[in-house]
Amino acid sequence: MELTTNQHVLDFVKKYVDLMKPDKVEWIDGSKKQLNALTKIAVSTGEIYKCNQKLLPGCLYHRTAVNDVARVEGRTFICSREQKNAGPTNNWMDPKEAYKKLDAIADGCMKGRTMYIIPFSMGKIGSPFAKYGIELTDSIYVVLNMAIMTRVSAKVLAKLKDSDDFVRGIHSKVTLDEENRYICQFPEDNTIYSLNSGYGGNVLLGKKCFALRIASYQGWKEGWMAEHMLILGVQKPDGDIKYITAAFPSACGKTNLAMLIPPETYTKKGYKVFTVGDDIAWIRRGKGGMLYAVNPENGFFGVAPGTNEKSNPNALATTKKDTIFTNVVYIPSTKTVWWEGLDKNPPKNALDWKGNKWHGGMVDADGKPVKGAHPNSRFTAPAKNCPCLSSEFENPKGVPISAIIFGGRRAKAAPLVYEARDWKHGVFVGSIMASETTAAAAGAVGVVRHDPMAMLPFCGYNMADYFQHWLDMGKKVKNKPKIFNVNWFRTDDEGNFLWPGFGDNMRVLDWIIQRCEDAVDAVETPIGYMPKPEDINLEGLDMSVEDLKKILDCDKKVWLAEAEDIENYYRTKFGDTLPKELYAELAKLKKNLRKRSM
Ligand code: OXD
Ligand code: MN
Repeated sequence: MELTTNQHVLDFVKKYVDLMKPDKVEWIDGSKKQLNALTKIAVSTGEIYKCNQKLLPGCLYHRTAVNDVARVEGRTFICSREQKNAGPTNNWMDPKEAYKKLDAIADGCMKGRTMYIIPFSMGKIGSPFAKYGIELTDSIYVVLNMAIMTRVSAKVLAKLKDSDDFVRGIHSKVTLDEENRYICQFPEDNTIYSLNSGYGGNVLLGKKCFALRIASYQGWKEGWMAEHMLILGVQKPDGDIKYITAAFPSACGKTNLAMLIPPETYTKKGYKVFTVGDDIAWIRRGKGGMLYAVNPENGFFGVAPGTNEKSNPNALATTKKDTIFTNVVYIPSTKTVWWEGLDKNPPKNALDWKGNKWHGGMVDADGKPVKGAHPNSRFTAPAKNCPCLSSEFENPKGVPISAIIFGGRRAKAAPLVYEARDWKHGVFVGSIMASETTAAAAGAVGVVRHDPMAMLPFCGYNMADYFQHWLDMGKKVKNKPKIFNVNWFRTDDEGNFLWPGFGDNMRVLDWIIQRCEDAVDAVETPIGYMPKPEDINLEGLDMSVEDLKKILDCDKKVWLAEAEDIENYYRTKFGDTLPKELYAELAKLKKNLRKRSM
């Protein structure tokens, strides 16, 4: 039964029903009853396995196709009317051409299938931050994941009334043909069109496609920001909570930082960390001349491998019920799951992410270890399961931000932490972010690439305009957050990490918060303000101040080369379109490097 009389919604649905020709159409109201009935169907077809309901109540297991395990940046397009609005960092397709191409692929693709119509909200329904969407899909897996990651409800349609202001999401698995896989965003039409994939980031259209690509464009037009950032709150012993957002590229530890458990030296004093979000922040101006952030999602789509009792006990606890596991190891005898880095007891009789027989310690014909879980295997878990979820998670006004952190995965160059001199310099620091690629996207892993503000794959418009938008936001905000850069991933010459990371990152957050409160001094260096080594709390850590100095250095030679690389990146990618303020910041960096000793 149709859940709305909104003509724009009905026209949209009809257009794609006529094109895709499903046998059946089902409106999703988000009720437990309906989701359970759909789960039953998916279990009966083998699309989904039910996990052990005693050990993992409400949990499900799914495998994607072997050729469909990550976001496909090469097949992701921004289809703005003018190519210049997609900019130099996005793939572009003319929207007319794109619709024609995709409509041809989609013609009749749902014959013999059901089309599910999912009304969803990004952000709390009715909040000033909230934006609504309708996703059409032929995948029950998508329906069930969307019901965790977003607010799926008939209430969305009620709130929408007869408005046209919703994002149109069209998805079909078609035949999962890689050659005809397209993830197209049409920012000027509020439309997303995704074909031939069943992998999360490509098909849960509320997430990357809407909450980042479309929303970043909306934010540009409407004066707010959509960022690839976690949001956390640090509660100090006096009860005051400082909120921090942090942008890191995919699979660089956002979920771990967002759910951090502080080391004992902090917990015994009463410090606590609360999670507001682990991947996306929508940021608006608010009371007191500050920036406020909400997490528009309702769940976590986290990377499973490496998640364990030590690295992220909160994430692990979050996955113990009502969670969907994708592409991890499945153990048929116990109907439970496993992944590399979960514990030291890999199963003896299991199925790997491809469904093949697998056991711990398995090697291939060349003696190389065979992984059981895909490196980009995931858990989709409800936010409300998270033991450290912030009480402000549902606050419709968001949380006030004291600090913004940028960070990448860099074996060399970037020090453990430094602070930008001011907002403009901070925008420069974000714009020069570079990081080693990870398994979250298809393609080579471990290659350093420029990834400004961790938004390279997610900015829905021209990145030069995006930089300008950042600069402009700074001009409008009186009490701006301070901006920092961190790098947890420095290594020695043998490739060993020099910083323990995980919970111990609290020691760096502590310094950041003290800087925000003007409670600690810093050393001015050519790249920004750095901590005095003695101001990073090392209590309880097997690390000397001398060791710390090694990751708080900024080698002049390395940074001169870095500056050359930035210049080259700026000039070849953006040329004259890059805001002049950023060229000026680069010139300042070069001058500082020439002038000052490090
Ligand atoms: C994600 C990603 O899934 O960034 O969050 O790829
Ligand atoms: Mn992400």
